[in-house]
Amino acid sequence: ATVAPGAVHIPVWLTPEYQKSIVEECDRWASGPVPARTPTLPGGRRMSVRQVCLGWHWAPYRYTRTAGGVPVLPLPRWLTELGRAAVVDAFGVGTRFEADAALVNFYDGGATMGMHQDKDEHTDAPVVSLSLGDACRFRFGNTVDRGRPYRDIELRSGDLFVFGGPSRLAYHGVPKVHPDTADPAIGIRTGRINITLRSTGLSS
Ligand code: MD5
Ligand code: FE
Repeated sequence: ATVAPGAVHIPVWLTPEYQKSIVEECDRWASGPVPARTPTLPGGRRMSVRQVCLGWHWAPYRYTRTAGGVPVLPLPRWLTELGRAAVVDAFGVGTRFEADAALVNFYDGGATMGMHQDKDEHTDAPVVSLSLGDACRFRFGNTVDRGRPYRDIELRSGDLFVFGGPSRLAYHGVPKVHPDTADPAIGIRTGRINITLRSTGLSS
């Protein structure tokens, strides 16, 4: 369903089997050479999500190839291809998308994400979002500020959301994760994982 111009939500896009294998990969990435961390923002505040990056490291608020001198894991080709399939399903055949970075956010415990814009990418390519595990309340706002008007949308495991065009710079956040709402078949104990695929516009 098109939620706003350029914002397309496709529920249950990933099969449970595929979700399970992706969750397992996320757990492996989280304990890779650059382990998942709760990023500290320039003001000193700590994000509540744990995050691990592939392809490029998001060092708030810019992308780097390394973290503390350690190269981040490469973005696997299958994820770039999954991103292509996502934008084709959202916007139609012929839509091009070359993701070179993925941010994997782990929402454990009471983790939330405040309202923000994603504007550290130097392209106007869309952002592809995949949800795994517990359901959440996703807040999709306007392009002017963090406040109203916004819409609250339920995102569940396996959902695809693509943000492009005029929705690319909308404020958005995750005010609430609904504990223990995941299908145990996908292998998440509790918590939510979100993968965003991005095109940074950078070349190392
Ligand atoms: C999440 N993650 O559910 C969200 C999904 C992040 C983040 O916000 O920055 O890691 S991505 C939602 C998104 C991306 C780009 C544009 C818009 C939403 N939008 O216009 O609403 O953990
Ligand atoms: Fe975001």
